[in-house]
Amino acid sequence: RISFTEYQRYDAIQNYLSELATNYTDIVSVEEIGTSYEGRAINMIKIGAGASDNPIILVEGGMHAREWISPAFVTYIIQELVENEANRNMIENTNWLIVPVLNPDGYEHTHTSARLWRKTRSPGLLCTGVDGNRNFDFHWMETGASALQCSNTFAGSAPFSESETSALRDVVLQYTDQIKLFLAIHSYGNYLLYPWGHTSDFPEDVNILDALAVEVESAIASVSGTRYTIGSSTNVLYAATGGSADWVKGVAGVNLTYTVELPGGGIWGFDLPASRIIPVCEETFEGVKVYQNYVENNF
Ligand code: 0X9
Ligand code: ZN
Repeated sequence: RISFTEYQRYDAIQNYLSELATNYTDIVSVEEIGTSYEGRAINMIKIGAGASDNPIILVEGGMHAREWISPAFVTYIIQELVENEANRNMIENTNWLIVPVLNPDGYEHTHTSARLWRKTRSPGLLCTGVDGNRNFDFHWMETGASALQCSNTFAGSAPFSESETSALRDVVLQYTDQIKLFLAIHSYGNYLLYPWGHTSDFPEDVNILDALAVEVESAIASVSGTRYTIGSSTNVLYAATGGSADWVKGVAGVNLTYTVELPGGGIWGFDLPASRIIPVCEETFEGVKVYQNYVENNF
């Protein structure tokens, strides 16, 4: 069991995944997809109660260290899928690959030393850390990304310089044809963003991406009125390249990819009070149901 009344440390989330792997051997397995710079395991949970070749939904959490609601919500998704019988249908015709904490070094650093840390913890000559969401190899370093090591949006010395982003890349490449939907969970600002980050031009399947987001948004809003802005990341947020959702669509060829910016709160926006974790998770999970239903009915 895990609690959602407080934000959990990396070890507690790891222990929860292990507990699920032990208690639900028929539907769950946990795999180490890589190791962080400081040597922490980057774990992925695989969930599925049906055929091994069912369409896959891949969920990335914890890319940005300070966005604590991301690992919390992604862990909540895991709990709902595995431990809530009422959601059994969500795993019978869909398989899930879920990484709750892609950047464990950064996440722990925000708990022990610097609450507003964003990047990985790989050292440079002058400064530490790479922005994982600028480190993917699609229009890398073109716009909205920095070549300066000390910048919060430092794209890295090369694409996939980070073991954390490489770990996610390798998962995507291993399951490319089976992955039908990719969600990168961030905070904050209430956005459902689809590609692209390098151009204000829309992807050719923008109508599908937009219509699905509209359905997701209304499901979330129906719980207690929380509204999201929908659009392409360049058009409704800002141009920025090297993000995971753009690479998963542009290079790996997964058509449906979204960056979800969960609600903010607290003083800086990233420090949503712990008392908000459950309400945010409950409402946003209604959106996940819509995503899953779409995948089940269309692939
Ligand atoms: O800048 C980011 O990486 C994301 N926002 S955050 O505040 N969580 O850091 C947004 C990524 C969306 N993609 C683009 N804007 N290209
Ligand atoms: Zn983020």
